[in-house]
Amino acid sequence: MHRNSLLAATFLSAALIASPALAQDEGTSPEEEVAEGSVAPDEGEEAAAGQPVETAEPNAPDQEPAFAEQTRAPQPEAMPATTYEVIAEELPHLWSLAFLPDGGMLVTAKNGAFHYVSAEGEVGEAITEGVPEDVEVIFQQEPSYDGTMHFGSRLVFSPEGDLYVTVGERSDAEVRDQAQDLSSGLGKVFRIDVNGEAPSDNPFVDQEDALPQIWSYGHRNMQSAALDGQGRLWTVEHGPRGGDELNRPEPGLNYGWPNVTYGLEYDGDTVGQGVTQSEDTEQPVYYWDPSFAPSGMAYYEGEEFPEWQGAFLIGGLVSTGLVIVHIEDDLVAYEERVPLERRVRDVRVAPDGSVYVVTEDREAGTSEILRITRDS
Ligand SMILES: [Ca+2]
Repeated sequence: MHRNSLLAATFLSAALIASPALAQDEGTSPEEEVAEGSVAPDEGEEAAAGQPVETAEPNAPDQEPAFAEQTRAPQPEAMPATTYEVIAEELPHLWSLAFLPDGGMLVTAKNGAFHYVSAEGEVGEAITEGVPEDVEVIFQQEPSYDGTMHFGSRLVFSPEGDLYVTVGERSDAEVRDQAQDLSSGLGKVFRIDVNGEAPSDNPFVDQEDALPQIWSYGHRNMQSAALDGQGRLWTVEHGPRGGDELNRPEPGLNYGWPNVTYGLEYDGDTVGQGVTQSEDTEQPVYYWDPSFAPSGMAYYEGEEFPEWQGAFLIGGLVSTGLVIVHIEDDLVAYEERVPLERRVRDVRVAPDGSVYVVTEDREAGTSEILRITRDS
């Protein structure tokens, strides 16, 4: 389901206007770095088709998945050979990208600016003219918190025109428990209408002391969100060390953080009581141990890579490439990786089926746009 480009542009506008969480601080989160002792996951060169692409030791070797397909899925038999070209470079530090009807792109920078990038990769100045002056805040994550970590965030329009908003739990021990608190806006997926109000069929609209815009809760730091071919929301969140996870958030359900989770604290301690499964919380569809540090994601439909039809492409920061998960019966049947030797900040499928990737160089504070095609 390709959303049309105009809508995509609207999405980017909304991303900057609607969510202060998008104005990313330059602060870092441990899981966005190569954490001490963690190894960047292997990238499919050592493991053969049919074997899991991940061959590194897990961070939490004592933890067991709840079901066999929940981690270390095998690589598919048919994996396309890929190549890429650098479309644009020396961009400011970017967050995301959307395609425009003329073949160009609109990109958002972490400093809060829009830039136009032509199809040929020519980068325009920050856009300051022609932008709306009447900006209305329709939704704001509350409570505010003075910290630099775990803002999330992604915005995705539902097929009905509502907006899903993923927000982080702000990481620090003094606030992260609020992911479990329905009166707090931390660590939630929200579903709002175009005015920022709760649609009447949201799960908590009739519950006292609950924010009616909440869709699901118990989340950590979700920088990935996308709809599948049926219009259903999927998210990927940064977990603790060895606990990055893929979810298909359903209304009213609790996804566990910080009480129930895979992975360990960055100092090696268990998270809370070290519980990985409980009846009261939802298991992730899939988790990664070690973590690959997920950024943005896209649902693949296109002609360039028939092998990826219906798969999710997920950007990897620490893994410096793409992670591709193939879904069958709402489980991950296969996982493959595309190494790109750069931290991947976001990924988008172009109208022609090629795959565009936004990279980042944290030291230089710059980004590139890569275009991935079949290597024939
Ligand atoms: Ca979880």
